[in-house]
Amino acid sequence: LTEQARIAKIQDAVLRARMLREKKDTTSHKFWDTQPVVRDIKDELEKGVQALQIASGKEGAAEKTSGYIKEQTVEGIRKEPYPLPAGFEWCVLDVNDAEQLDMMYNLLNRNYVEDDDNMFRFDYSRDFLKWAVCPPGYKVDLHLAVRAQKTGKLFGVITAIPQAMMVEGVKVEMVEINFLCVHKKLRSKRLAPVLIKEITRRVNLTGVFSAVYTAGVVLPGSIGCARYYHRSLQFKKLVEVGFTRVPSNQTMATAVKLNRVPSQPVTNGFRAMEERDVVGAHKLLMDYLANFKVYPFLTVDEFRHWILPKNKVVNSYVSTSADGTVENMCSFYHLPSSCVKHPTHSHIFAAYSYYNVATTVPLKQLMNDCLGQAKAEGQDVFNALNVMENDKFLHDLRFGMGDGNLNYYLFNWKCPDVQPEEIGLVLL
Ligand code: MYA
Repeated sequence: LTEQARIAKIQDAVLRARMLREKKDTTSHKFWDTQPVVRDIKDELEKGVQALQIASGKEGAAEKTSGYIKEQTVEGIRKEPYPLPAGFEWCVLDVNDAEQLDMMYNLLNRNYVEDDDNMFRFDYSRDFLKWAVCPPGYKVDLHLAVRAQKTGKLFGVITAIPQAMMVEGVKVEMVEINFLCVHKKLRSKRLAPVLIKEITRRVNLTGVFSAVYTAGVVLPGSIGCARYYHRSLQFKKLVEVGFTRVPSNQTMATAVKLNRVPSQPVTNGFRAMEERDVVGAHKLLMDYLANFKVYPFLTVDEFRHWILPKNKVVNSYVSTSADGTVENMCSFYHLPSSCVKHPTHSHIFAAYSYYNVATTVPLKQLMNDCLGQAKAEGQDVFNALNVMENDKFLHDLRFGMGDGNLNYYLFNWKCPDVQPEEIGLVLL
């Protein structure tokens, strides 16, 4: 480090530590305070001390910003499942069995994530769930659930799937955690920590000690925070269900007009991605993701699983040069929400921006074509996070800022805070 860089680092670390102290974040987390995740003030102070050591040239003071928070071995992992309250037992969900898939679908459909006003609830389709939890190398043992011993009824679920991650240039074997859900009747009884501890134990037994996940709630361990933006495709319906409003300076008719999208793509040769594009599109995406601090290390098989179109689950498009080289790609996944209280509209159909790379056309143009496709696919709204380079098109393509944040978390892996535009990861 140059002298100047050293000084800058110290100033930065000290400033961050002071800011956090002044915020007086004294929230205590009975469960999370026991887990290997970065804990704000203490870790910031530690970083400050490290920076000071580096600056003063102290021996062995190489800054350690990556690595496990807690070193573990498979041998040291508890062999027995964690105990559950009386009357409940662990089970796993084989989502390739229609009945078990139904059980998972029904638990989530009735009890999963809702907006703050409880108007909408995620309604992941059965096909989507199968796709989301069965990538190459998945393990049924990590599709974990809690059921009533007598009736077999599901009361909780959590899933882990394998995914190597690149974190600040270091490849780390991890799992992605998703679909943590506790039945509404069993809320606030500390079942979630048991589900988390048991999935951790099972993952650890496979020799993996770190995880990545996102959540709307703020918890210890956050490495970054992104925001959702929404682009109306069926403006009138979105107003009817209370998802959006007619801006005070517009009429319904002008708002509908302003939210039009191209019925035909503008990008030359824009078409649905096919198997023949997979190797080229994989390379295009991985070269692009290397620009970010946190992103998934996808193999060709994983890329094929996640990106090739699947009806009503994921859509992806490419354009190629004359020799078939993939030059541009864009994609979205389908995640409808149930309209919990609406008398006539049962769902909002939402497309979520996934992975997009533009090399020969502006990203804005590619995404405008993508909006057109989403509308043609029957979507009412197109959602995107302000991650990667999405900021380049959000404003001009008339996305409005949502009211929810999405926090990114790492479990048992050190990582300095990242800005949304440094994040190259979209979780489902
Ligand atoms: S995010 C989606 C989460 N699901 C929902 O929001 C669906 C609707 N809500 C529910 O089903 C329940 O409210 C849940 C909590 C299940 C969320 N992530 O049992 P409790 C902490 C982590 O009394 P309940 C997703 O799926 C809370 O701070 N922790 O509470 C990613 C408190 O701890 P502490 C959460 O409301 C999930 C404790 O739980 C979350 O009945 C990543 C209270 O437990 C949350 N979203 O149930 C999971 N919400 O006292 C972590 C609350 O300390 C994975 N809590 O503050 C970690 C890595 C594991 C693998 C590691 C391998 C190496």
